[in-house]
Amino acid sequence: MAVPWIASLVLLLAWGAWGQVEQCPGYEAINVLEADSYLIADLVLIGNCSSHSDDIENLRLLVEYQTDTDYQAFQIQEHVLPRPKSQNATSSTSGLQFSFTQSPFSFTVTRASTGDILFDTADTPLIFETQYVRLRTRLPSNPNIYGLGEHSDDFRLPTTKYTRTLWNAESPMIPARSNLYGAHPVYFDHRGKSGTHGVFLLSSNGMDIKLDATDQGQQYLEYNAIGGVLDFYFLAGPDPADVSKQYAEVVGLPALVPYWALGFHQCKYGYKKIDDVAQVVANYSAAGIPLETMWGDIDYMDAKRDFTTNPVNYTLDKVQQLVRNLHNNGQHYVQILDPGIHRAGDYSTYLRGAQKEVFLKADDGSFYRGIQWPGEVVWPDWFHPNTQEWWTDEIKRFYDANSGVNVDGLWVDMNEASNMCETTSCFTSASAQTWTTRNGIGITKRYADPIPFQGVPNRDLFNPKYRIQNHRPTGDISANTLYTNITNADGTHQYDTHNLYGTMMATATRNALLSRNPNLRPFVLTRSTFAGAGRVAAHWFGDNASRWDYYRITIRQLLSFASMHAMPFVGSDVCGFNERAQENMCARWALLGAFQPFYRNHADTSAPPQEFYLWPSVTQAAKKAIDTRYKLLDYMYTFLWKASTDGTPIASPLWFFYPSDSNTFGIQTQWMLGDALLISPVVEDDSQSVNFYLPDDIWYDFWTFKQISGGGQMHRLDGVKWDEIPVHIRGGTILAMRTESGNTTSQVRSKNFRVIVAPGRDGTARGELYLDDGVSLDVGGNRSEIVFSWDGQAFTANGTFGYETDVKVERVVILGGEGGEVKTEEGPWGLRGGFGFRL
Ligand SMILES: *[C@@H]1O[C@H](CO)[C@@H](O)[C@H](O)[C@H]1NC(C)=O
Ligand SMILES: *[C@@H]1O[C@H](CO)[C@@H](O)[C@H](O)[C@H]1NC(C)=O
Ligand SMILES: *[C@@H]1O[C@H](CO)[C@@H](O)[C@H](O)[C@H]1NC(C)=O
Ligand SMILES: *[C@@H]1O[C@H](CO)[C@@H](O)[C@H](O)[C@H]1NC(C)=O
Ligand SMILES: *[C@@H]1O[C@H](CO)[C@@H](O)[C@H](O)[C@H]1NC(C)=O
Ligand SMILES: *[C@@H]1O[C@H](CO)[C@@H](O)[C@H](O)[C@H]1NC(C)=O
Ligand SMILES: *[C@@H]1O[C@H](CO)[C@@H](O)[C@H](O)[C@H]1NC(C)=O
Ligand SMILES: *[C@@H]1O[C@H](CO)[C@@H](O)[C@H](O)[C@H]1NC(C)=O
Ligand SMILES: CC(=O)N[C@H]1CO[C@H](CO)[C@@H](O)[C@@H]1O
Repeated sequence: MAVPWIASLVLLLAWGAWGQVEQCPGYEAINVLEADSYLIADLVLIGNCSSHSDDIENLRLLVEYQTDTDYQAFQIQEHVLPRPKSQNATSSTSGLQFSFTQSPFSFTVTRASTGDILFDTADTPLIFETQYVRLRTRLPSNPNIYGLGEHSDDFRLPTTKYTRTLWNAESPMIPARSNLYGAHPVYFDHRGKSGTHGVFLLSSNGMDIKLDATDQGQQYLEYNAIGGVLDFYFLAGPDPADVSKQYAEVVGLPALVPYWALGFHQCKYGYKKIDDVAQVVANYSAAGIPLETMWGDIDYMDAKRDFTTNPVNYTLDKVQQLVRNLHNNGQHYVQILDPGIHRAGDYSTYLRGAQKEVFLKADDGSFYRGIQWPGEVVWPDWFHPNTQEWWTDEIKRFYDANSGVNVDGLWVDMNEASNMCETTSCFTSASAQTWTTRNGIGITKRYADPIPFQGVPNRDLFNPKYRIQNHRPTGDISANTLYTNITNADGTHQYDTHNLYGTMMATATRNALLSRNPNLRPFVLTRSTFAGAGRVAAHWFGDNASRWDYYRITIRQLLSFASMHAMPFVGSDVCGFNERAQENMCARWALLGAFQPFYRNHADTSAPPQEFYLWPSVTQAAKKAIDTRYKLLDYMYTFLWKASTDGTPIASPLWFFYPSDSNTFGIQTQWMLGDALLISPVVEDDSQSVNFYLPDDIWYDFWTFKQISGGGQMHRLDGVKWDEIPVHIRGGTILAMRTESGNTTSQVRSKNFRVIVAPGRDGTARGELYLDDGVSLDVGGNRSEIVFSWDGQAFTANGTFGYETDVKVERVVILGGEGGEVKTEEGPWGLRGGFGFRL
């Protein structure tokens, strides 16, 4: 497939007394070479700037409508984030036009069809120093800018005095206006009728992205990075979902999760004994609330060490018994792993890693040490050639299906990486020497062979002069994480690769699970993410609190990740992680979470228990929520599959469907789940009323099938009970639902379907259903991709039917008859081939 929408601008280092930013004169473009599919020029510094670090005097400008590159400045390793392959698009087919001014150098990117200028750097000269890179683009007035996760701020980003810092950090209580666990340097710029585009800066370097206006009122977005290259991808859209798809093609399509991952999950830090866990499972069953997956937080470990079980409270045989019981009931089990490896002579995981030298090293060649749950720890260097082998081996040993803990998936936490060492020196070099000598692990050389891309030499990798606004105490980039001056095994530095750490751990974990079970789709949940992390893992929104504010925030987090960061399988800690969950809030959250892709109740050890069965009203809400979710599992699964094939978002804001309706641009308390369902939860504290917006279209109440004219206005519902959540079906869609729910997702898979047709204004409707075995990594031809359509009189089911199933469509229900009644055509029809009928 051609990718005419990618225009990658790579500003790269060819080779190369602090001043004031205001005096920086910028660069001049010379030696311009232009061809059909690319443009190359040299950029030479016009006059000294040196605002925060040394100027790089000569840059290389490469505009590719495609090509490969090889330059020396730090660039993300190809194996960490594979770039899209050359597509030979030309400037004339790209839909975007690049043009530039020679001196001082600036450039614009224009949408060819409309002449709309999407990116324009003319207002301020480019600054390109060894440790400070600044580039500013104009924005339209009152711009609609979204993305730039991970954050807990408004979905439509504030446009004045707003800074998004991208520097992965452990972030309890997900503080506002702060860098959180993940870095996704992509924004969507929505311009109503004239289209949507995206801009992705492929850089893992720490940066502040500022949204503001000049004194004259000119809006702008400004990158302030502490290194790297300016490798831009302009995503032309023009439909909002096109931008989502184009972005997913650049960073990689998200992995499809196994079907069971869509079930309801329960977790808590603070299940002190395995018996507590067994009780929770039994109590869910007794309450009649379907529990699909039980999770093990660090409680299961011995002294909080990975790959161990607590010899008293979580003996291996009892954990194995629990897992067997879960599996016998069609349920699942997932455990947590942390990257901090306890540095102790009696800990074999550490000793095997040390033998293979897989840990990051300090400048004296000893293993770099910090503090994490087990105490003194070392951290894997995911760039070391032995690390994957060691990690896979540890996972295969401990999670051996017969002799170990037979988990169904893994959860990687604290992987920003979080370091509890508060000061710059928790350890002295001397104690390192003593310890390593005593245990016979010598100090070994660092891997510092020069390789391409390792970064410009002679930088201050510990205290760069430009300080990004890291929210951690002290604000230093090394605060509560790994020292940024550490050299990775491939010669690069944490300074440049910090934001990749969590995703690399998730990747290594996925690879290990694949090695353990080559034919099964792995399930990995990660806290820390970088652009493209959806290729390997799911994500939850981190350590929020049990408060209504956080319940509301989950909606914007969902919208950002699912529609703009190519990470469809996301969700919050349902009922909140920190603090005491209140009954009404937990009931509402049980419903809200059921309509988000990843659905897990999780709480901190310091928080009181909050399992759904603990309150009658929450039990009732959860049963109804799960019952409905499970009937919709295949609808959700179909959208997860679509996301994995072309990046179509599973959840999106209303403006993705009504891009010209400016009333929708700021909505962040409602979301579209797939293309058919609009979820409009009660969002006010303790309220039973909800005000929600319905665009000018035909809608149907999901619960009553009553037709509603949206009218492009606010609607109000009062008396929304604690087990109710407003949901509407968008006219023009067809939805396949199971006729019944089940206690587990595998029970659901044997139920028949009922197909709901919701005609749009023109009387027609369309929908899809994807079926496969739900677990195989490669299902080959054993899958069905069914398209349902309704033309006003005739219904057809067509497509491919490679998945063998005895499940049938029992009936087709057509909404919106005159007077609002519903027509039902009784089947059954098998799902082994196409079928249809005419009314
Ligand atoms: C920048 O300053 C250095 C000495 O500080 C001088 O050698 C160099 O020519 C100057 N470069 C420009 C482009 O003015
Ligand atoms: C792009 O062009 C090169 C050189 O003409 C050719 O070898 C390559 O196959 C083309 N790639 C695609 C994807 O068309
Ligand atoms: C499970 O339910 C029993 C009986 O209601 C109760 O005593 C126990 O505390 C519950 N255990 C957990 C872990 O929720
Ligand atoms: C489902 O769970 C309920 C309540 O726990 C139980 O009564 C019922 O027998 C279960 N159904 C199946 C098919 O397992
Ligand atoms: C087992 O759990 C109890 C609390 O239930 C705790 O006091 C004890 O330290 C734990 N034992 C071990 C070996 O972790
Ligand atoms: C990093 O910088 C700190 C502070 O200057 C220093 O103590 C440490 O040895 C350096 N580490 C490496 C790996 O260079
Ligand atoms: C599809 O299913 C058939 C029959 O079960 C099996 O023989 C075949 O290996 C499957 N193909 C793939 C690619 O899994
Ligand atoms: C399915 O599609 C094929 C080809 O487009 C068409 O010939 C056939 O009539 C369709 N079947 C139904 C049931 O719509
Ligand atoms: C997103 C948000 O509101 N975060 C707040 C959570 O609570 C902490 C502590 O009360 C605040 O610092 C955050 O700003």
